[in-house]
Amino acid sequence: MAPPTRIGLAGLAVMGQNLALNIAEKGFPISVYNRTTSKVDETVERAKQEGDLPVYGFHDPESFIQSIQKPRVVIMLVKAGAPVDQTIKTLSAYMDKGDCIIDGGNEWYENTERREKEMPGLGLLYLGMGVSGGEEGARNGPSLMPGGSFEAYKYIEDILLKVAAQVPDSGPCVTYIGKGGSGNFVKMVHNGIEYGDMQLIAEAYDVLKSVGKLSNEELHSVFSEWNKGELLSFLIEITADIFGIKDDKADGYLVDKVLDKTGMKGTGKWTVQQAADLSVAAPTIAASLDSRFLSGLKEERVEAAKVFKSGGFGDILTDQVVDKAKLIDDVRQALYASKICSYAQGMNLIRAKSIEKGWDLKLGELARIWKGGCIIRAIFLDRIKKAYDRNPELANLLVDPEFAKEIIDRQSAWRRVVCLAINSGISTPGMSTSLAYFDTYRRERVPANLVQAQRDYFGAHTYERVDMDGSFHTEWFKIAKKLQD
Ligand code: 2AM
Repeated sequence: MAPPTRIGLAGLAVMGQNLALNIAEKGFPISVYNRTTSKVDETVERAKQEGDLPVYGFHDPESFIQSIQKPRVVIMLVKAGAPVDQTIKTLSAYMDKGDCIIDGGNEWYENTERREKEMPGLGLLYLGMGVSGGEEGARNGPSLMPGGSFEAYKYIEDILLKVAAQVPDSGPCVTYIGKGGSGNFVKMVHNGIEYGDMQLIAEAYDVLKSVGKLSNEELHSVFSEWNKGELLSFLIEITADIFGIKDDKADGYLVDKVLDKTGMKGTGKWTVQQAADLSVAAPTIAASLDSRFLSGLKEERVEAAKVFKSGGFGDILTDQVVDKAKLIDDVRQALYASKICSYAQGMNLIRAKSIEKGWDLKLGELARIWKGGCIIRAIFLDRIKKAYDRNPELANLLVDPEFAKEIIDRQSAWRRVVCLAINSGISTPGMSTSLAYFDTYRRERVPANLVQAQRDYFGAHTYERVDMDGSFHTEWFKIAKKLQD
């Protein structure tokens, strides 16, 4: 019989398979198990082909668990929700006191907290660990966001430090996030931020293509160029790649043949719901989610386009002659400035939850572990880390002196892009709402006085005054009536 393995992994879909191979490659013998056993054999075969990696396959849960050295650690990568509960039930039947289960899926953080509470009854420890980086990240180095039992984290820290993406100067992309469901929560907001980044990039593409009339070749070179500067990131890099790929089934470029409907799995929606629950404004992320909803109404949009076309309403409302080079430079700046707003919202959401739950999350550390491995990896995250290093209590990234200067330097270009888009009938909800977020946040006085006056008028909700303390109510209606009489 083979010596006990160091760790086990249950759930061998794409992420699970790749993470298991990554762990084995880093020198940790691993046992693998999957409900459908063909995936076990497939994984073992891949391990052989990819360099005889120490991956041991098991077709039944009992021998799988028994093959792992004690105290045992099992990472689960199964579908979130009920499958996780079922898998815990299956595996825990053979586990002993002090063993640990790690959920590596995109789980709703409250489910993790519920399970964590149930664990002492079973004598087990529990971690909810966000894993980001898709298939490639899982195989070669993801960003890992483990939260829950610190004792369990310490036990597998050596594995996680090696398995995570390694970034020169800032270390492995993993840190103990905090207690409870904090690992899942942080991963959820990471995904919300990812929605924002993708939407902002799509808007930049739309303005450049629809108003600037850039070809795919030009877009390819613009995004490749952008990827050498402040926007350097995984998402800009893959966007540049996409514009260079020809259709293999017909003439032209593949991107033009992809149906304009974006799918989603729920983490973006949860992020927006959490933002609302915590009264944190996250309009860029919300706009990204709304854009996905509207993209799904393809058939309705086709009909709506007909209605407006027959009324003489074209797709592009103005045929303005634009200076391409200037437009490209403006859009780059608008994208960057909007991105600052989007990250400011995500970070503030994490902080609000951390305060509510007493998690004591370190925002700068989160920026650090997102610098590699994950989908939002970007050079820009280094600036965020530095902003929180300078001031861990920073109220908003916008007022960090470096980000504030960057925004001031870019605001004219940002306004020009949003105005051009609006005048052209091209929607840029992410960029527009980011600008509105900035313009609201930076203003000492906003028109909320009127809204509060209206509330007091019709509902006696009272108001505060700028010039004296206390709570006031006015009989607005009676006074207005008198004035009319
Ligand atoms: P399967 O291959 O047997 O379907 C992603 O769907 C992963 O979650 C797969 O490994 C899948 O196993 C697993 N999975 C989904 N539902 C499950 C369940 N109820 N119990 C165990 N594993 C499940």
